Amino acid sequence: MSRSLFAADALLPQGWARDVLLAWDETGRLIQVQADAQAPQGVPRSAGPVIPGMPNLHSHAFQRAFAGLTEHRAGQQDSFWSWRTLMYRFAARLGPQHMEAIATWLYAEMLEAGYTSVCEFQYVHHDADGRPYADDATLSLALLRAAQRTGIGFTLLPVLYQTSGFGGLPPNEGQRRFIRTTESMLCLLDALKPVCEAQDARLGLAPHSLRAVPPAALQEALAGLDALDARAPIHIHIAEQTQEVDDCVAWSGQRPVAWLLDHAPVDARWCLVHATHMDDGEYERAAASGAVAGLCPTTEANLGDGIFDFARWRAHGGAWGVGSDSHACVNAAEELLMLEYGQRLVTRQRNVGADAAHRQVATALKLAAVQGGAQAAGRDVGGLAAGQQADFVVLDARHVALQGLPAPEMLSAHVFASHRTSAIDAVWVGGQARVAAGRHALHDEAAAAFVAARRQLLED
Ligand code: NGQ
Ligand code: ZN
Repeated sequence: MSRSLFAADALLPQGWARDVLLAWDETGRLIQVQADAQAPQGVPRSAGPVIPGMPNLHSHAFQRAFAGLTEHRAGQQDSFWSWRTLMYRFAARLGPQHMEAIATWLYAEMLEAGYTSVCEFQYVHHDADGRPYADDATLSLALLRAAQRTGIGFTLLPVLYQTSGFGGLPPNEGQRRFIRTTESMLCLLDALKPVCEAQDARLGLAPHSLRAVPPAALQEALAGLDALDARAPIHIHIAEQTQEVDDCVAWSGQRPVAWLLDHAPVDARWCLVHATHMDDGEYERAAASGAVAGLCPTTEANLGDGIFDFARWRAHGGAWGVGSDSHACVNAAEELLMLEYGQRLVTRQRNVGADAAHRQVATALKLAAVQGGAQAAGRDVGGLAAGQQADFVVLDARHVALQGLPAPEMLSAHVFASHRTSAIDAVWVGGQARVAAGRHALHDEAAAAFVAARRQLLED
């Protein structure tokens, strides 16, 4: 099998290049990315422009089967919190087979939609009654199998969850499957480490939020993680809802991002998921910490979170990436679209995501999100450069929305003027073709198993 591809147009970290020869080694790592190359004999040619695969930096896989089920008014005023109550009810029924079937379909969908790796923020740990499974890692292992089967790159972030609110409020009924001691979390990480290594997945840790993890536990867990892997990624939900900002201020006198920056060694290992509500000082300090802002534009819209001040974050040089979180939408291009449109609506300007290096918004957003996503994933998935994984997407140059356009406009049309997934021809992960002619090999089989699992969950 050829471990190379020739692309008439490819999006490299510096920008668009012509006549690019990509070559990778047997482990799937790029060893050559050469622009203005001659097409060597026998090297396959891509059917369209090649763009880097997008790392999805935030996923709760099981929620894919719940998407679409809360789009009706249930109370006087529905909110993130009323959604969460329903989501807990759904999570209460989930078994290991459901988890695997849902995640297998979800990861196949992700691949078809331009994501080549995913960070799984995994917090349903225990059996329905709240007791640990005989094998405590059961549900994490189901996710690892789904990743392996579909071929998506994987970062597993087991979640520490202990309290229902600031100040050590005891967990509620709906949270019983999530709860574990810090010690048992460290045991879980120990158990998962060899499994992750065997399939080239990265293992990190996710303290769920400051609402769910008291300060002493946070410290202890971080120390334990460091002992296991001092460079492992750390993700946390931080300031998604104004209610949690208010509660944090009432508890500590500080807003959550400010509190975290003062009490934890936040640096480039960290991903601050939904850092939506920050004041000016928090934007500046959080960006300077080197942490990645984990933006989930379609979920944040779906849940009524509020809008991140993207221009301010970038003015401070902040890193960022995107995640599909609750999976109301599973589409890398659509997250960029939603991000840009949210900013346009608020600022009443256009092309907010463009930057000095790249005037094309889609190009600028894609490159930045790949870089930030790779940092959050803790894996070498930062784009088309030697030393990085050969994770890439071939746009469908024959799609009506793209046909005949210059390559940068093809990417713009893919993001802003197409049905997005349908304008993708092929997706490669670690040098292996996982999607061809827009389809993952497991598409039909995984879809059927997903539908069956969801039906069962809704019947019980
Ligand atoms: C989650 N989802 O962990 O699934 C959360 C809801 C919470 C989002 N934050 C639960 N979008 O934050 O307590
Ligand atoms: Zn989340």
